[in-house]
Amino acid sequence: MRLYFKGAPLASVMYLLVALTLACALPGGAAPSQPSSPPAALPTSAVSGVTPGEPALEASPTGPVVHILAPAEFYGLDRYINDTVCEVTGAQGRAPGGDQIALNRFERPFQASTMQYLPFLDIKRAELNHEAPWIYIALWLIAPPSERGEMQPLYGVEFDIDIDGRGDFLVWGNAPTSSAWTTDGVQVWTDANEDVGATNPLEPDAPAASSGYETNIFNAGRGADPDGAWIRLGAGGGGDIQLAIKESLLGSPPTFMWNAWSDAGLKQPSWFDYNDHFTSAEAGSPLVEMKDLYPIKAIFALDNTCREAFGFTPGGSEPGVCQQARPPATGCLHCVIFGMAKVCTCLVPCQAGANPGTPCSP
Ligand SMILES: [Ca+2]
Ligand SMILES: [Ca+2]
Ligand SMILES: [Ca+2]
Ligand SMILES: [Ca+2]
Repeated sequence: MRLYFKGAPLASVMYLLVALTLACALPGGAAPSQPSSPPAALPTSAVSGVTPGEPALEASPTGPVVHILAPAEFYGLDRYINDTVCEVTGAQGRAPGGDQIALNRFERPFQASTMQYLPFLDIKRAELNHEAPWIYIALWLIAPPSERGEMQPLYGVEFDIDIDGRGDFLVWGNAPTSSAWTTDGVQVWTDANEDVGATNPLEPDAPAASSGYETNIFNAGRGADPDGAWIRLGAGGGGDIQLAIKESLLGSPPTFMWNAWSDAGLKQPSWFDYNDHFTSAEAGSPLVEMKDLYPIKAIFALDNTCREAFGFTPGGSEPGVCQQARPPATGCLHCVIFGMAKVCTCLVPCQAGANPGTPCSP
């Protein structure tokens, strides 16, 4: 579903003013390659859009990270994934289902061996919203990340760009502590030699010698684009965790598959897929029905989801695809007033003047 804005929110006007200020400071609107004095780091709350597509200032390896374009608020929804939760069975130290190591699908928001439930890792829903140049991801958890105690979970998303089952990008970040967008603690990994998944993508190959995601292309604002990936606590009821990824960082793919991750246990991009690194006997199981494997052992304190399509309607045979009902692609579903703006939720942009029930396409 997608949202259509009939009016400019105040925040957009503020961003425009900041953008104009930045544009005036840069001769010809272009980023100087040799600034006469070191650029000052902009506070996160003050950064915003200069001309889309304009090259970002290159951050020096040691100097402050200079941001040009920060993500904004978002209200839309293109695709979502509902995940198994252990809210009821967690106290019994088991998952009710949803864990299939043969598909690299894990439902393990538990400590190893003790099976202590970790609800701040338990993903219940993931949403994706595309508003160029950003791909926004919202994650809903059973408990907020503030309940993580001493643990240091990562929250993120994996992208399979060519839909061959091998993940191509892993974007994840440390649990955020505020609802301000930050690149702090956010990492983006890619797989230069295309061996994520080893011989059989998503299926077990342990023990495999694959290098998984071996290449880091973004680390807390360090990378070719200092604005590549961001994280924050969900704002305004929009999930517990939100991420924003510049689509250009992924090569601006028109179609892809994606799935969500939480991980406070292994946190090893080079071990993807995890079922290629550990056998099922080493990994254990959160399912009491699996008497020979229960409880979880080497693969612990993490959760992931099935994969959902973006940019196309999946046929059902895509590797890792979610087997879930998808809403019909007709009709405006619902409209909400946000200040001066009326926002309608739709699978394609609602036309101007749309009301609930108005056909989405003119
Ligand atoms: Ca879950
Ligand atoms: Ca792939
Ligand atoms: Ca494999
Ligand atoms: Ca690799």
